[in-house]
Parts: sequence; structure tokens; C-alpha cells
Amino acid sequence: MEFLKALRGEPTSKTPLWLMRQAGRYMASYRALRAKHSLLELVKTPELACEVTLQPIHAFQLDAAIIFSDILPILETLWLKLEFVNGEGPVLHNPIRSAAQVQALALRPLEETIGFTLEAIKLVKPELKVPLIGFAGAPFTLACYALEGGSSKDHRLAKTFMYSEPEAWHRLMEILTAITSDYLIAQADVGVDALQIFDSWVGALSPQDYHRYVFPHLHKLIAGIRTRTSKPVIYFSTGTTGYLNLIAELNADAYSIDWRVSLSTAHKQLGEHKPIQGNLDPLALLAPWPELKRQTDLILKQAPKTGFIFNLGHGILQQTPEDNVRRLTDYFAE
Ligand code: 1CP
Repeated sequence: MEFLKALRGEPTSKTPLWLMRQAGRYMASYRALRAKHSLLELVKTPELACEVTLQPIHAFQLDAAIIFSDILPILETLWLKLEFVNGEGPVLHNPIRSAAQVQALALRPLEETIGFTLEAIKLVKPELKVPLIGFAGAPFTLACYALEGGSSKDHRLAKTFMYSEPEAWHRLMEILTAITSDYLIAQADVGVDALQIFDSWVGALSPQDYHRYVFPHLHKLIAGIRTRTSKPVIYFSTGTTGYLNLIAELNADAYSIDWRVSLSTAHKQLGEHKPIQGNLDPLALLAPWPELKRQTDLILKQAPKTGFIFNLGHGILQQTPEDNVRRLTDYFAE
């Protein structure tokens, strides 16, 4: 429960840690299951999603579990057809490319598109001694996938749409905000203990664009969630160190930051009393132990006395040796 105490800014007996994307391809047990099932089969079969959620919990001393799912299945609520192509990543076969498409959007019931994750939460919850995190993609990051039709380096199509069709952009963001809010509340209602919003690609925006095209929707999302649950909300973003002052105004319960800023600088900018999560470079988990320990100690030295959760600055890499994860998590349990 140290994780939830830290999220409330209360003193803890150890520094709680979990690792972003802690279930996944770096684990042999995950690869063994993936050899038999596609990613979407794992996500859409509650028993399998439950099993994968537990894999890192059983293997390592972690202070929180995160439900095994993905940020993208919710896009099927907009009738987008999602596939994960091996070696290529996610593909949405009918991306949104015009304002008319946004105007014409009809929604599928959420139970149909994410009901399996709610079932997985119900299955895994009684198996856990540590808190369970529920999550969703943030509206901007989801809009990127909906408009691009898949991964993108520069988010050219999404940003061009945002600049040239601002009305349709805001309408799309409103729709994504509404379904994301309902999804997170549904997860809270079936038992997750905290909610994390992943804004993985928002750092592609300038501070001005973040303020104009994204901030109002995120602010509404977080304020709206707060009227419907008391469970803490963590906002994660990367590449946003040029406008942490704006992010501080989102009024989330905690912020998760990447490694491109020192923890102490980020903590100052986000608010000295605001719980903070981060911020080891995921690549440091590929380093020999003395270097990994040095980087970890540096973060711990900068960490506030209360209200700190150790994590990576972004998702764990699939090349990460499991032994390094064990060494790191054991270090925190010492
Ligand atoms: O088996 C596989 O193909 C492995 C790859 C994989 C996994 C393990 C994908 C494809 N999704 C997931 C599960 C997942 N995704 C989890 C649960 C696992 C855990 O945390 O223990 C979570 C929290 C996510 C979140 C997610 N999916 C994000 C946000 C976090 C981040 O890392 O930035 C994003 C951007 C995605 C999209 C996605 N899903 C999968 C891939 C390869 C991608 C990214 C593609 C891209 O670069 O655009």
C-alpha cells in the first residue's frame, strides 16, 4: 500500500516502485504466451489478461500492478478497425481523415469495446496484495492514432488536421475525452485503485499548441473524473519538459515525468507538494548494475521525502534483461 500512500503524499516505509509496461516482451513467460496468442487475444480474453498482469508481480518485488490491456482498443468505440501487425505495430484500417468523418462519428457502446478489460480487472483484483492501476490513453495521444492510422514519428497528419480543421479537432477531442472519462470511471467502479492517463506523444507540441488544442480537454477530463471518483489520477507525458508549468495547472493528483529533466527541477515546476513519479531512462535498465545503481541513486537523492514513486521515464524496452529488473526491484526491497 506504499504506492497509494505516496500518491496521497503520506510517509512510506520504503520507496514504492513499479515499471511502466512492466508486463511484456522482455519477460520469457510473456513471450511464451504470445507464441500461442496474438496481442489482442491476450487483451480481449480476461483470463489471459489476468495471467499477464500477474507475471511481473510474481517475478519481481513491485509495489503496484497495472492491468494488462492497451490504450488503443477504445478507438473501436469510434468504429475504427484495430489490428496489431507483427513487426509493424498498431494499424487502424479506417483512420479519420476529414472533418466530415468527425461530424458523422457514431459511437459503439463502451461495454462492447472495453468490457473485457473490466472483466480482467475483476479477475485479477482478488489475486493481488498490491494496488492495481487502471489506465487509458490521453485524448491527444489517441487522436494521433485515430488520424494517422498507426504509429508516427512526427504526427504530421494529426497536427495538420489540428491546424486546418480546428473545429473538427476540438469535436474529436471532446468525443475522446468523454469516452476516456467513462472508461476510467468504469475501471474505478470495478476495483482499480489508481488511474493513469498516458499522453505519450503530446511532447510533439509547442507550449502554445498544447495550451490551445489540448489543455482545455485534459483539464475537463481530470476535473470530470474527480467529480465521479476519489481514486487518484496520474498524468504521464513525455517530451513536455518545456511546459511543465502548464501541466501543473491540470490539477492531476500526481505527475509522471520522463528522464529529459532532472527530478528536482520537475518537482519544483510541478509543485513542491505534488506527488511525482519517475524518471529513470528505460535504457539504463540495459546497463551493468554499477551504472544502473548510480542512476537510480541519483534519482533517489533528488526525490522528495514524501510523495515519490520510482518508475521509468517511459516504457520498459523489450531488450531489457529480466535479471536487471530483479536487481533493481530487490534493491528497493533491501
Ligand atoms: O506482444 C506485443 O506485441 C507486445 C507489445 C505491446 C504490449 C505488451 C503492445 C503493442 N501493447 C502492450 C500492452 C500495453 N500497452 C500495456 C500493458 C502492459 C503493462 O504496462 O504492463 C500498457 C500500459 C500499454 C500502453 C500503451 N500502448 C501506450 C502508452 C504507454 C507508452 O509506452 O507510451 C502506447 C503508446 C501504446 C500503443 C502501442 N501498443 C503496442 C505498441 C507497439 C504500441 C506503440 C506503438 C508506437 O510506437 O506508436
